[in-house]
Amino acid sequence: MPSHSGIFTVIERAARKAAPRLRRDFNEVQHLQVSRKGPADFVSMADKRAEETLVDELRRARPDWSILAEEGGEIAGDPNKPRFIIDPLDGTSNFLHGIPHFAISIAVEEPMANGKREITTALVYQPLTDESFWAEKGKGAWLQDARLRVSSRRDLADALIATGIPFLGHGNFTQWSRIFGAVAPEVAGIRRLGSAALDLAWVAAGRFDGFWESDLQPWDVAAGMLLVKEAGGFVTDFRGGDRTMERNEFLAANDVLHSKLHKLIAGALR
Ligand code: 2AM
Ligand code: CA
Repeated sequence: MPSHSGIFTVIERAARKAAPRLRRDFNEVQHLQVSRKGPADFVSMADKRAEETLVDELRRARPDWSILAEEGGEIAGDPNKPRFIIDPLDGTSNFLHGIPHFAISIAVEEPMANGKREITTALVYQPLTDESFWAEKGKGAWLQDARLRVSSRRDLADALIATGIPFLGHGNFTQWSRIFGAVAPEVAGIRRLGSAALDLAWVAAGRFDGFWESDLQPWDVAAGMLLVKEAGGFVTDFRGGDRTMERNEFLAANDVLHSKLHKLIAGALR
């Protein structure tokens, strides 16, 4: 395993600091399910508390870096310095319903010599399983100290594919249905687990063979995209280009399945 960079140590420490409270709050949610008001307000508090812990820790370590966070939006810092992109609780709906599938996602985005910005460090941390999916640019993707590779399956017929389904007030259901109609009959199965950060981490880990979703936010995907790339996979928009964020389309898989999925999607959207 390569040695961790200083900045990785910072983001992992922040995630591990926020995790115990999230675990306790998750256990609490399971008791609240029976109350009529339901746990929605409680979960939104848990979400905010986790974000506060992360922001405190990250600001303490790097006071002049900006932070883009799901709850609090942009906290301005030195524009020439890197930026943290954080999601304190990806999979909020799962958390709210007592379903044990959610994660903390933290990415570091750095300004490059060419004026562009690039994700260089990524962590998707699953508090309930204590699994730390992490990557640093050029150093590979890892689960704890085990190297990750995207799956080596080549046939759609063997592939298990993750997606996100548009929901109340979000996304383009017509487009999603067209893609689903083209992909589902060709593959071994489709899963909708409700955390885009974990979906991408699991593509990096070879648990899923591919993933597509649209209408995501930067904090949902910033860390997961670097994980997939460092695990040897591809992440593109639905046209196969690199404008994922601008077009808000994400298609991830190993090289062979990526090109097969891309063909199916292109056909469906024609
Ligand atoms: P969140 O849990 O941080 O909100 C999966 O489709 C992605 O969409 C997740 O990463 C999730 O991030 C986001 N999302 C927001 N609201 C959702 C909902 N009601 N159901 C499923 N996903 C939702
Ligand atoms: Ca999210």
